[in-house]
Amino acid sequence: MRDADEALVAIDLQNDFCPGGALAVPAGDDIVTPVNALLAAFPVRVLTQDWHPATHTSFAANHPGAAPYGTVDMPYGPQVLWPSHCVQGTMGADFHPALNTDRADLILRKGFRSGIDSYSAFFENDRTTPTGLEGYLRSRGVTRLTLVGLALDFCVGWSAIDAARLGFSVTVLEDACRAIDLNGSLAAARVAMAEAGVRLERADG
Ligand code: VGL
Ligand code: ZN
Repeated sequence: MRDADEALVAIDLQNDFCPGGALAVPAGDDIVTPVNALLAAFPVRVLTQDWHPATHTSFAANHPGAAPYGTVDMPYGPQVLWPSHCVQGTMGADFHPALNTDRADLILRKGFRSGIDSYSAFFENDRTTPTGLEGYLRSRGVTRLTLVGLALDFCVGWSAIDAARLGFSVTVLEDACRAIDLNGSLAAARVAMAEAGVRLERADG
């Protein structure tokens, strides 16, 4: 068992990010087994769930004439347009059926406001609106975070960088993540995480 101040945060292990889903991350389902093993080893365990209304501004379908994977300028900055995914209450938004959700202490939903996306589990994409996760972790005495999940170059990476910025000690277990890799996003995320002081390690040693 890890020490009492260590939390596992498993990001967005949902059907739409797994093969067959609306925004499938290649081999996204491969990490369910290692993440289940990690859930058993940490004293504090958080799952996040991407949770969008059908009207969400990150969906290409809500921008007439726009195609998925393009970019639009939002009041809070550039936003990638995605296929509609993780719509509240749909099967695509459910966790992967083999994920051991019973072990979670907290399930944190994000991206639920139609006008703003939230890649990070800590702040929405305006980089200032908090999700509440920082307060939860601090009030449980957590100082060290281990992050895993989907996708390494979006929601895991942004969460890791925000956590480091907030002063947590942050490790990302790369082999318990999978990436989208859109236009060099994976290489960029690795650089940004390293610059933020995030440790990139492997669960399998
Ligand atoms: C994610 C794109 C859009 C993720 C969520 O979980 O990495 N990526 N929404
Ligand atoms: Zn999303």
